[in-house]
Amino acid sequence: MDRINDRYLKENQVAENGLLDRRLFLKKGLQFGVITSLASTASLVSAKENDDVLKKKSSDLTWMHEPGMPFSTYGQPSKFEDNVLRYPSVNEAVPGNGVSWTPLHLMEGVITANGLHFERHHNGVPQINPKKHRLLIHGLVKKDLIFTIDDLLRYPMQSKTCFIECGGNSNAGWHSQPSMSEAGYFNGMASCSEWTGIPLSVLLDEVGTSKKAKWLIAEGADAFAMQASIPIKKALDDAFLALYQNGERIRPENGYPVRLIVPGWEGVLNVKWLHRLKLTNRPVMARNETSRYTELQPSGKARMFTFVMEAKSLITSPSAHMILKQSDLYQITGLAWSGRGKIKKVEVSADDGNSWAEAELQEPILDRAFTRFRIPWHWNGKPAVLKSRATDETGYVQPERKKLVMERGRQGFFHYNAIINWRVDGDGFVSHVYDKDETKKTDSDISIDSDWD
Ligand SMILES: Nc1nc2c(c(=O)[nH]1)N[C@H]1C(S)=C(S)[C@@H](COP(=O)(O)O)O[C@H]1N2
Ligand SMILES: [Mo]
Repeated sequence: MDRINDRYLKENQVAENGLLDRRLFLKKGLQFGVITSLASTASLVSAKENDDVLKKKSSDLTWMHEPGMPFSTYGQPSKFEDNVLRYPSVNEAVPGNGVSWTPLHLMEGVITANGLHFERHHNGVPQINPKKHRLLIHGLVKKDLIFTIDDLLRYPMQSKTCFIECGGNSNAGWHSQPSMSEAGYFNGMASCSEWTGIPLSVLLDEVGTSKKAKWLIAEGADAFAMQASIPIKKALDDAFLALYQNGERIRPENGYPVRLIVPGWEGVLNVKWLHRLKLTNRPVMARNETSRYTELQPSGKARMFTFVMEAKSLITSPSAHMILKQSDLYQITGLAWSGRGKIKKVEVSADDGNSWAEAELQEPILDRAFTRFRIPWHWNGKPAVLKSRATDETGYVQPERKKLVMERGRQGFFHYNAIINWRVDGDGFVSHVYDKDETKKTDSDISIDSDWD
């Protein structure tokens, strides 16, 4: 028996295959009486059981009968949430080179908990003693300056909530077969935090940049001594040195004691463990600017210095590996972001892209930050394909996979931001699929399994 009234569905449907008015839950709550409950009937506790719980009769509920745990100096997640973990993938020959993905499919809201921020290291996490760390600014400047961490901590600070996304995020999308991983373990080389620190423009003003300076070469104090070239214009615009992440000092794996934040641009530019900024008139042409991040296009020309992370979205629930228990009312939810500014709208389709409805965007909608979207959906128990499509404030629309592959060819490795399809089969099992009419076997895969960038 379908527990949802037909008339209710008709009145509220905004696109085919059960997509409902995005404001439904906000305006009208769950409308008990029209729908019995959002929870599955099996999980509903009987009135009698409820009574027992309240009377503390259940001997199972030990926590209601004895004092709880003492206070703690640093809190940890509940032991019942021990599956909410980053997923590491490392190069066995060089264990310090690899990534760990953020479990986006197991999270809510828009902020990434510090212990779950994705990681990308080329040679491990240095254990930096802040007392011994120095930041040198030199090159095309009026005077070189060296800062200690204590010096940096004296500057007036600002906070910005923004995402960091690796340019190689979602690169399994370039494969000829869809990734079989959970949503986060395929797209979670992206995380969003409130970063606090010092605008780079303030420090560049201190050293006095020469007019000839066009680039800023940033270098990390890790054993890889990673370098990245950043155009001076961006450095002066909104780049900053972060010392804090979501209110506490940056975690070692995310760049302690100080990292660069280059809002909306490729993750690789956000140099961690920052110890040197050199002003120059040309890029340094580091490994990550030449042997990586240079992509041959179908025209025969290569793309280089493709800094901006274009608009992208994905549905985090329901998503790959989840199971919908029965035909019922569900909330489709996911994340959208753009390296060019704010997200303007996110559309969702439940019929494989034939019809679309606008999802509700959760406030506040911030510049270059994760934006949460939600829309109610009635699943009728039949196979369905769910998609989300983001548009940012510049009017840029997230492309279909076919269009992206056609434009960028088969040498693409970075900047995969195509629309992602989740197929719900008749048993409610969700998996990642490409569009029906896409060629399957003809394309050869580029080998990307042991490299992430
Ligand atoms: N010093 C240094 N900075 C670095 C890296 C590195 O290996 N060393 N990796 C870069 C890459 S490729 C990415 S995507 C981001 C990842 O930042 P996170 O580990 O805090 O998520 O850091 C960048 N900064
Ligand atoms: Mo990266």
